[in-house]
Amino acid sequence: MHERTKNVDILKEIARRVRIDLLKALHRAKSGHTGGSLSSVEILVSLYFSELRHNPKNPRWGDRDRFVLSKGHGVPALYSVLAHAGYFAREELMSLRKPGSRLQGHPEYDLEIGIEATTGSLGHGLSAANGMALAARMDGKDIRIYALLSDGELQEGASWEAITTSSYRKLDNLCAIVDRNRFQNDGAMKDIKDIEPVPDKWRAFGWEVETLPDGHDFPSILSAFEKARQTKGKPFVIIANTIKGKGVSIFENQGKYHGVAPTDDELKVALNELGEAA
Ligand SMILES: Cc1ncc(C[n+]2csc(CCOP(=O)(O)OP(=O)(O)O)c2C)c(N)n1
Repeated sequence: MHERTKNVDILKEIARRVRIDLLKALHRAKSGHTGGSLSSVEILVSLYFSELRHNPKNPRWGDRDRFVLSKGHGVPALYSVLAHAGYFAREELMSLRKPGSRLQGHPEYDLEIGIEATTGSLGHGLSAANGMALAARMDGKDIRIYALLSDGELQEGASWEAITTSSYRKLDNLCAIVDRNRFQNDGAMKDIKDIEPVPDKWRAFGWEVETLPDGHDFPSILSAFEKARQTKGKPFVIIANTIKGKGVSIFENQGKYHGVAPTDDELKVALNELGEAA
């Protein structure tokens, strides 16, 4: 099994390097989703370096925990985390979005590189995770399923069908995380279609809810995962308040950087801020 740590300094350093590599990959690809990749980094690093039972050297291990990236467009962050965890060489990140690459702009099911589900069409990942959680229960497996949703996905009816199924089936082996960065494609969610009150809605749908004021704070993320593991009889959701574009001042809370890659100049600024020379 992959070694796990709760050492915050180690996790922060991994997050810094994950950001550097995902930005270099996006820059090389000249397209892709910058803002929503950066907002998920601490959540994904916490999952793959502290929470999940998994083995990058044996990616088909039957008793591994499963992770579904429902917000598939944020996959540059997941690829970077998977590379750092040892699923494939970091150099492969530079093939992002190239023809023939295993690392497409939205993830395709490929256990060899640690991708558990094809996603990108928003609103479907939690249904896939529900299926995995039900299958694990039917097989009598003591494994956990995690799904990362965007807040934009909560504007979609299909998400609420899945949210209903999880609690109806009492899937306490399931933990959802919402990357609550408050932006969607074309701007701030409150200006397009507000979805508040988010925690109350999940609670009303039968979930145990934990809201994190700072979804980039490792100790809070880790303790929420701990609570999730201890919760019995219902599924658990972590509403993580995050910053779109987190980690690079020129990208933070700028709707414009939802779906564009860093330019040459922007990459220089980013690498400088992240403590790496261009
Ligand atoms: C079903 C579906 N409709 C539209 C899109 C196009 N799309 C890509 S990202 C996105 C929304 C981005 O906002 P959010 O989902 O909150 O993601 P984040 O801010 O975390 O990047 C949309 C509408 C899609 N991928 N799937």
